[in-house]
Amino acid sequence: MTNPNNISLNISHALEFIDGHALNIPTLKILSEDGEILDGATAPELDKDTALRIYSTMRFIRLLDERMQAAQRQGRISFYMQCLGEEAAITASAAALKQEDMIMAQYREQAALHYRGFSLEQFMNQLFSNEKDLGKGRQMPVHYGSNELHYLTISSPLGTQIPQATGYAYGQKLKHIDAQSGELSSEIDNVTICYFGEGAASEGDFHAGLNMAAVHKAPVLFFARNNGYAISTPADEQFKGDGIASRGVGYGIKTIRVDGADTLAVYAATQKAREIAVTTGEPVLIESIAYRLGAHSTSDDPSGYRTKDEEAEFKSNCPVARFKAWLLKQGWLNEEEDEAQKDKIREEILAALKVAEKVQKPALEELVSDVYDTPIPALQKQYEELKEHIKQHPDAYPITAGRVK
Ligand SMILES: Cc1ncc(C[n+]2csc(CCOP(=O)(O)OP(=O)(O)O)c2C)c(N)n1
Repeated sequence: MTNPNNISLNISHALEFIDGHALNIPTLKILSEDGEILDGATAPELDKDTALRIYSTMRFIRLLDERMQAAQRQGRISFYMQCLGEEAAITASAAALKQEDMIMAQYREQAALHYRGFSLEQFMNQLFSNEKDLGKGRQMPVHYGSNELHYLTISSPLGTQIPQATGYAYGQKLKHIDAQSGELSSEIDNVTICYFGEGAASEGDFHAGLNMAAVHKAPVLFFARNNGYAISTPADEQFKGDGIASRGVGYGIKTIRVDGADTLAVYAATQKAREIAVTTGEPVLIESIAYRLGAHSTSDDPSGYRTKDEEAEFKSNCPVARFKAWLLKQGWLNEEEDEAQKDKIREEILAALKVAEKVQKPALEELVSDVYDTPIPALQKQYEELKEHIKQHPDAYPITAGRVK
């Protein structure tokens, strides 16, 4: 008879409670702060081209973040979110995947999108909500999406992508399940990675998504970015217990914790996690520990809830500098070329920004044109009312009013 409780009983006669801290999950670290492979650690197999592509993505994103943060302050875009401090976690995990694997991100993962090939122009068009934006200006800035690059459009409500990722991954597995036995008959071609912050892990969707993935065995890689804060709330005011990783164990999911500022550790962990997912069809949880050096968003001011000393302590552990030091030691990068590249990228970003901000906004009808195959009467009515409203108040809609017929 099978045991419906799914627990192998370990009988004890002592009245003992397990302390929440009984579990102390180790953190995988491979690279030292000055770019050396640590004693006892093994570097993952990482060829020169991939290593340089990871590095150039991290460097590009850092420069883009810096410039767009400033553009928001100048009033040129309305909102921005940077990934300062988390470049290695996001880029190295994306690099360990196949191009066709699905990415369901939270919002701070622009580096994964760029690694896949999202161009500077595409970033700019989205940030300026112009008519070339793939999302037709319907989303907030940084809420990117790309069908071609297998990157689900970002949702503002936290955690929605987590059960969606479980369902999507289960779908990726279905064609590899033998109809008779219900077992996996072949290796799965593609998996889904689902990124979220430790704050989002407080949402009900997190628990629903993880439990569903564990029970139904969905090949999803949950990538928890534990960066210490959910806006102004430090992690120690968000949960007790051993981080997010202990919850993976609780749900019966294979789990690893990594130093998220260590490119090699993140790459090795994600590569192995993917291998587990494609061969067993089961989920894996990776918890990355990497401090969020920047503000939560351009609407946030971290000086209200953390000290300069705290920031300085973490600033000295820069993921980009750490990986760069390793690349220099490998002889794969040289300082002069790197500096020249940086200047070139800065110029390209500025030029692309100037172009994108002049491109006109999407036509008003784009708001409703492809919501349904054929517009439903209620939506059509709302659209007509909206046009009428804009015509009556042209001063309130300076960009659109002149173009409404
Ligand atoms: C359901 C829901 N609740 C609250 C918010 C407001 N909100 C936006 S981001 C955020 C913090 C998220 O923190 P975390 O998941 O740790 O990600 P991080 O920003 O640190 O990368 C909150 C509370 C939201 N967008 N959705």
